[in-house]
Amino acid sequence: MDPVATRVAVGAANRPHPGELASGDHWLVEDAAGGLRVSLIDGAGHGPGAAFAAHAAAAAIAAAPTASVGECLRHAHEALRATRGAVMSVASVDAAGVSLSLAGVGNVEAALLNGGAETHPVTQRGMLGLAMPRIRPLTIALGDQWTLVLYSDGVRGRFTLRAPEFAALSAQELADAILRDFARADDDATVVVLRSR
Ligand SMILES: [Mn+2]
Repeated sequence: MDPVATRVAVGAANRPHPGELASGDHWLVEDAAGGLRVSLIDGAGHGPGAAFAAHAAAAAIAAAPTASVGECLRHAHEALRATRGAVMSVASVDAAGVSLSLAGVGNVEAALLNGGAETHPVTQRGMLGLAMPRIRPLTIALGDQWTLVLYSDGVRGRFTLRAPEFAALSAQELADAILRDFARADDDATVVVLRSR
């Protein structure tokens, strides 16, 4: 079987809070069990303390390459107990590129365009490290053409993936375009895109 990277393109764009050097958002793109796992973490607030928390969560996830999306959230929760906390969403695409698993705690949002239909899968309320809700991962069958966008709350969710100007963009171009047009001036802003090739 061809590696999933031949079927799925990844793009990411980030801009720290304009008054900070360090981003309190952090993202990971990993090869996980032959598939692809993408995590977007938003450390509470912004600045160095937020960056410290986000990196602690990222390290915990990276140390668990076979963990499911739900297990990733639990690992992150444990790692974040000694920090100010973070919110996070995790998505994984299986090795065949036909199934998406998605889970999140807090307001790292997701937008999915799949077979022409746009949805915004909901995450559970909570704050990893502080308040861990019951995790309910979603499993979604992917069509031939699909786009998943994860974005932190430094990005306004007023875009639609059905916009004609987005259709021809690569994953990286789409991440750059959403960040450019929808980032808020008062927070770290991050967009991660997975798109079928
Ligand atoms: Mn934020």
